[in-house]
Amino acid sequence: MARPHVYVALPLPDQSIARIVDACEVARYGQRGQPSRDELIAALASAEGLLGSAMLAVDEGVLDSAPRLRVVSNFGVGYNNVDVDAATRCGILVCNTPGVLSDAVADLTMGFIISLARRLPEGERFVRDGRWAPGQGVRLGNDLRGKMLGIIGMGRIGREVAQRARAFGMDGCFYDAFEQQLDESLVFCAPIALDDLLRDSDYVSLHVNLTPETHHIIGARELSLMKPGAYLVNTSRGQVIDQPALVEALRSNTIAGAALDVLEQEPPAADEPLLQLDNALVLPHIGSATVETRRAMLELAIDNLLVALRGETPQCVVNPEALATRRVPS
Ligand code: 8YV
Repeated sequence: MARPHVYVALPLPDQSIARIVDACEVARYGQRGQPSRDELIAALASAEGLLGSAMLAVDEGVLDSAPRLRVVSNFGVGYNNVDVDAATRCGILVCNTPGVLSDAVADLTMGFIISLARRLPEGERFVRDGRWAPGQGVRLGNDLRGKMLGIIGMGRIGREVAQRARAFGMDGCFYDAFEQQLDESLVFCAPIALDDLLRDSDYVSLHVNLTPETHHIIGARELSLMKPGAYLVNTSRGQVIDQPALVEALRSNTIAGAALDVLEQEPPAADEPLLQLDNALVLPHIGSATVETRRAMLELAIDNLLVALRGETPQCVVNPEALATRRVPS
């Protein structure tokens, strides 16, 4: 049987894709960063499989110009980068890497919450700027015990965050558009309407997929419902927050602060106003960026790719309805 053609659009060391090279004819985007749309379209003229980051836009036009493509294997849990409806129409499977990164993202979320509560960035700047002198201190922070964490999106990551928050003595509530059956260990975390969650929480943390329904789920109105002393945390996708509205809320102290691992534009423009604000803590999309987690994500993404190319059913298919009409090798 002919070896399937695969395009690897991620900058990965040779040994990490050995399993693909053993089974497939591989073309690679060898540089840092990602291929442009034109480069992607050119590479997909013959490819049956694509392995790319969850930041690589695979839109309808790209899919329509990929006549042999059978699987898009995303290196990431998010799949808002792929036009899934178009993929399904074309009989292309879309795969992702859920589960293996939940701990890493939940850990970072707690890191953000602790940083905000204990004013870690402020303290660090204080020391580095040489302002630490006898009698000089920074403002007091707050305990987490007894504070309310509102979780928007109670999927795998939201649940891991809830467990961790509980260990710190926090109370929890959550909003989820889908009815969630939670196990007993999460009984302390009650479902609540979104507006009530915003009104009641000391920390609001976002753990939703980016969809038309969650786009700008936090805007000026939602920010105005939050307590003046509350903090907003986002480790999901930048577009779930109306960023200019958040800038305004931070400037006017409508809320106390925000910690963001994701932005509407990544990387941000040099003059992005958020970067001028002391009450905004911004990281460069590192939610899953640990050695162990990235390794597990890659293995899962490669499994999904190779299993799909063999005509079998991968572990993580975002569009299972495409299985019935999937493309066969031409
Ligand atoms: C990665 C992510 O940074 O899993 C996701 O959806 O956003 C992150 O884990 C990204 O996928 C790397 O390409």
